[in-house]
Amino acid sequence: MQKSDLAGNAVTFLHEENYLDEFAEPMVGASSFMTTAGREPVLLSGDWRFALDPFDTGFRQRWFAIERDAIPQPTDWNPYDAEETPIPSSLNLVRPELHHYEGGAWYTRTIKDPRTSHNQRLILRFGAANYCARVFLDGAFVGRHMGGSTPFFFDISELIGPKPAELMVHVENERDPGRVPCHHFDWFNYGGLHRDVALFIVPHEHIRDTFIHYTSAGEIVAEIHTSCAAGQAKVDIPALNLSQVVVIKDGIGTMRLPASPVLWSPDNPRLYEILLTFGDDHIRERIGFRTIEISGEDILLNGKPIFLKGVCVHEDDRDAGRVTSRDDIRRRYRHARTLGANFLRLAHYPHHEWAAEIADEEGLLLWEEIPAYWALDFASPTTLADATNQLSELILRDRNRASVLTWGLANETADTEDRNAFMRALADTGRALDPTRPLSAACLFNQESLRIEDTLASYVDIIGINEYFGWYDNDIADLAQILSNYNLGKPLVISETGCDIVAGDGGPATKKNSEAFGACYYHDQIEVIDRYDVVKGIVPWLLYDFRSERRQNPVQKGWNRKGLIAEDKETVKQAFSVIADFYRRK
Ligand code: GCB
Repeated sequence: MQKSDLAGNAVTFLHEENYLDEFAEPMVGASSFMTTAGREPVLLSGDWRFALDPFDTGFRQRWFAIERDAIPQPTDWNPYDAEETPIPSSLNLVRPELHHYEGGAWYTRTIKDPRTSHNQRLILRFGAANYCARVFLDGAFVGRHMGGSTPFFFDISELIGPKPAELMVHVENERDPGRVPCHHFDWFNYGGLHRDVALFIVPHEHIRDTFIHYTSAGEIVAEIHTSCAAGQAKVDIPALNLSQVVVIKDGIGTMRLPASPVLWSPDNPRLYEILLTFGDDHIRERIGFRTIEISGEDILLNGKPIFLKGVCVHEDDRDAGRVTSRDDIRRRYRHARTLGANFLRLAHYPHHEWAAEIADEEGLLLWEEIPAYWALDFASPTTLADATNQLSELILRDRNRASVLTWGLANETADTEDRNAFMRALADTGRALDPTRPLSAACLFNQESLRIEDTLASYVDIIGINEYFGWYDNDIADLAQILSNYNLGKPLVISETGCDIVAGDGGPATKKNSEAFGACYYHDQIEVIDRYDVVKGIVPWLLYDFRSERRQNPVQKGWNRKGLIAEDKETVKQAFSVIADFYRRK
């Protein structure tokens, strides 16, 4: 046993409490982002060795440093002879006894360097890990990442040799008031490595990132960021017969070309293949060209006002938790289209990047957001840094997606000075990384004056309100009052409305939770909302029932049942057709 610095009669791994200090830095974040568009991943999916670690024994005893040929005896964990778990997975659904687990776990596997040339770099990418991940390679600490829903990257080019290396990842999903979201939220806190882990081989000098969009002046703009300061990139858009050399200076180059592509829209989601070359590096993007603008109270898509017929959705699955698949996303969109929707709010954290890629293909518009939800510690610089990083990682990941109409900054946060300073900073980050898209937030309204007086409304371009008149709040006449009082001069969207409905409950409309109650609820909502032209969109809460640990009444039993479809993602509730009728008319 290792002798502690504390005293001769103390033992390091039992008595010292600063064992995490050495695993705080480096913290990786948006600055290590690398585009994976058109790059071939070497997927590290499949079975990884696994150990639960609720007491942080792995840090105290340095499990990550155990070498295959020198397994200490006795040992509390042997990473080479351990049970296995599939990756990606939601830890809480892998075994029934882990259902409510919140804490740390170790994931380990052997990796080999797949590079074939000395001129290549090796980038390790995590699609997402909830919430804090610490990565070790062959016993050495590589870095840490915070935030459960966005990708992060490590350049391990110099850290791996010719021999197979042990990759160990500690992931913990503790709820904490300083995190984003904080310790209190209305969805399930699934832990683990819930998206793909992959290696990417790139040339030493490569494209780090691109930002490609179309302007209302009829230009295609491509901003290219490279890993080295200077060089020449090339942009080809074969279907438009366009080819252009872009000079890179100080790691960035910008192309602006007049062009008349077929514009992307929900009716015609036309995508163009774009090939970008930088030395030996080649990437491929599929881009929809379109413009989004705000004009007074209108949202303009390609210069024309659009009404957002929406529906909210969580990334949640009865069997897979936060793990999703292309098929799951396509099913989501099929249901949204059957509803007549042209818009989805991806609540309340960044969903898988496939969601925006497939929405691009299928012609659906999206509200993407970060989990700046309810009572964050707005006074904390660490919390702001975390939220800023999550927003940055989301925007860098998805800003080339035509489907993304707006970045959502926050959901139902209280109007305090600290909150306002926090949101101003977030809005600045959003606008700096993407000046082309409106920002939005689900703001609060004043329950007495029945006006939207939330200061946050002045920082964003699209104002959302979540309202549950007829459910949490009784008097639907108040909704009419809020809408008739509205005078903020920006687009207003009902960013949530809904009620808990138990699929198959055949009770009368007077019985809460019955299917008939749900149908009536939406009839009443639509009757009011449809009278007010200021409303530029409605986003019912939500497509599917989803797991939520804070919902424990006899009807909910751990589920939020405001879905228009039950948690089996098949059983359609009556309320669905009420909204579908409205969307058909609208
Ligand atoms: C809200 C929240 C959402 C909840 C929903 C509800 O206002 O934004 O996250 O799940 O209400 O069901 O109460």
